[in-house]
Amino acid sequence: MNKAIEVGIIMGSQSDWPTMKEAAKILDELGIAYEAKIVSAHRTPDRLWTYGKEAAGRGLKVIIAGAGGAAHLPGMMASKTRVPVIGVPVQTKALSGVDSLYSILQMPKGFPVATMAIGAAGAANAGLMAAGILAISDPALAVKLDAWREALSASIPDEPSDD
Ligand code: RP5
Repeated sequence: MNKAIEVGIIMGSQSDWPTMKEAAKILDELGIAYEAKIVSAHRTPDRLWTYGKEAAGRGLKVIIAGAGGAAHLPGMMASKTRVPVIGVPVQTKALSGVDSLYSILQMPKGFPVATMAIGAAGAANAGLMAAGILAISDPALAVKLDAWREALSASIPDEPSDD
């Protein structure tokens, strides 16, 4: 039987996928079931509305939302659902993602978005943050996440090398 989808990865455009794939990779590594969808705040507002309205009822536990530029998707999604939203500022060419970061970060009181770093590292960390949230109530996942973190620490050499 397929595992129930617990995480929704949404993004404003196909062009965000190379970044958002980093979140998906982490979820794959940890065996977390997710879906990936293009949901644009500006180009497909009805899709955003429906996704937000149905998210909790469909059993989603975390939403990872990535967008660039006038990055309204994470904040609008947080306005529409109580499911925790983790925002990923996608790196833009014109303003290097600072525009995306500020668009996502400065939410008004009442509708939080957990905002990650700009770009690929932020997307990967969004996957890890989602895993940490799910691990609170999933002991098997907690064990896997601890092992993942330990493996990363063990991979860091004691000393720098010239190679
Ligand atoms: C945003 O506009 C998207 O999230 C994307 O980062 C940016 C550019 O989109 P495209 O013009 O590449 O489709 O809505």
